[in-house]
Amino acid sequence: MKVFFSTLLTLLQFALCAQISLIPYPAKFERQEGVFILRDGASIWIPHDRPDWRLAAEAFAETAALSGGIRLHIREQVGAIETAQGDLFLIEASDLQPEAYRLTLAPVNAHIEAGAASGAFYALQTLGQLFPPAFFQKTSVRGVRWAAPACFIADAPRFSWRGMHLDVGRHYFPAPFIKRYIDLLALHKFNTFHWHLTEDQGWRIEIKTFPRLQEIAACRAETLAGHYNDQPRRFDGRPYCAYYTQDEIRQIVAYANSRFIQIVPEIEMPGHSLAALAAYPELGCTGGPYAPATLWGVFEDVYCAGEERVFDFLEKTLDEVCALFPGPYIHIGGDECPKTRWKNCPKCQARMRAEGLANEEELQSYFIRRIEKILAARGKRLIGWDEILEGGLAPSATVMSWRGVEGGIAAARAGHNAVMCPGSHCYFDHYQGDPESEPLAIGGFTPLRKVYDYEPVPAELTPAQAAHILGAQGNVWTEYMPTFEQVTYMAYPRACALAEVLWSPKEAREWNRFAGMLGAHLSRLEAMQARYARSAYEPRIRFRDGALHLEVDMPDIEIRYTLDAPPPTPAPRVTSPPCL
Ligand code: TNX
Repeated sequence: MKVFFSTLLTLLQFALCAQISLIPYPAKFERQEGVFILRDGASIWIPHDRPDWRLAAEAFAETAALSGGIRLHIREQVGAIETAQGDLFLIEASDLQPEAYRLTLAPVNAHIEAGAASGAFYALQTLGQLFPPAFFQKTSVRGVRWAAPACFIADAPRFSWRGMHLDVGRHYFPAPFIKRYIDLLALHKFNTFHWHLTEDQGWRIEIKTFPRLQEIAACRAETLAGHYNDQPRRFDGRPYCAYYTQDEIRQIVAYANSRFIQIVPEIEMPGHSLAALAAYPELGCTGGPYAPATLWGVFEDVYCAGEERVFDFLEKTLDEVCALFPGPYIHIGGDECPKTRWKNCPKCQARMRAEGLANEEELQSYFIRRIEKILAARGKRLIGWDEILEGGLAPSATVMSWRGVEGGIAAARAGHNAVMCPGSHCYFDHYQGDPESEPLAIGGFTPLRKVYDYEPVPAELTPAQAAHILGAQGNVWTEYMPTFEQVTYMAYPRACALAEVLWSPKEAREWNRFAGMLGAHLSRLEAMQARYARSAYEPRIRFRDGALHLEVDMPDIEIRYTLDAPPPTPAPRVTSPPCL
């Protein structure tokens, strides 16, 4: 009876996974005869002497253990090995790029060849997506047997920078949420988490040399309630204080590493630094007093470029930051730095004369170059928002293009690397549906389909220049996202679309296929308890050419409407044309 029951479950699952849902879609996918079953007690064989391959296997084994209670043994391939049905083999293949893999899933075994451990990790993520969505659920049915369709997959990423950003300055999300954010990135084969750690409204990383950053800069008096444009403005009257301890940061870095994700920490300068100035007023041009901002926006008080103590403060701060984050990049912001204070500051003007700088833009460039040297001395590379181009780019800087694509184009033409995240396509703080039916957001309109159609390589670049476009990134600014649920709602499923832009070959991108696979993928997000938006399934109302249009980007959606009460039901009263 028991056997019959579990076979039935397997068959049921197979029926469910007959509809393949792989996001991002692999470069090559061939369905084959039969089913692979993940057997309790099976082994994952890893190359010996490869600790990072063990990480890839462990992440998969952990998911299998948490969802179906399946125990997988991780074993090293040394000498002749005794294998069993249902075992998984991870094999290093010298013809593959590090993140590339081949997955041969047969009824007997799973073979994964990869260029490096990261490739093996992505192969196992794909395998996870071949199982039913509940494979990703932590409290799933015990004793279940996961079944996946036999297939052959050859896969490799299109871009090397596949990023998602999160602003924790405006709103803070505790360490367990950051880990969940990382889990979601890993599911989508993102490899970069850009962690925006300091802002006007709050400094969120512990810096041991400067305790007032924790006491003062991490704390704002209250927060704007409602939208910035509301009049009169209202505030919630509640202090908002939070930061990550260095121990928490180390744990998160280790966690991201186990998911093959590099963290790029951002310490904003010279602008967006009001919270730091509140803690150490001598770092501003006027000497303060300052207070962490309670309102969103751009503030005129910035680090004083004529003040040596600023560079001393930033060097000591960056010293701790560099020690915490093992990755090659440190993001130094550089965006939205008004020059008002510098123009009226004797020290800044003296600096400009001494250094032969023609204007305040060149002073900003001087500032960034000094920081670049501080980072280089610690073996790190500087990345900044596209304003770092103004007044001359620091010699080895990478540019993050957000005010459109021009910054990325200029950087690539000058032989610099660039990461694309234009506000038009990559700002996941923008609305994704009609504002009347969405939670309050900053503004803008970036629906799912627009993200999916984004092409990171600008057409005007030559192939040699295009090689400088490392990839792209989705930005999640959290002025209007007080909770983690709100963060994932804004990020998903738009990040699913971006993942495919960044991973899948350009020619493999196809909206209808993606949209068709999204349904099962959303169940996967549900299994991971991530809130997401269904806005792409909801009709938008547009008035055009004298007519009211009901539009929806998702294919195969039937729109029903009534012109009077009662509201429409699944059973149509009248068959309606798509527009009035
Ligand atoms: C601009 S993008 C900013 C952020 C805001 C965001 C809101 C960038 C480098 N700076 O400080 O949060 O707009 O969309």
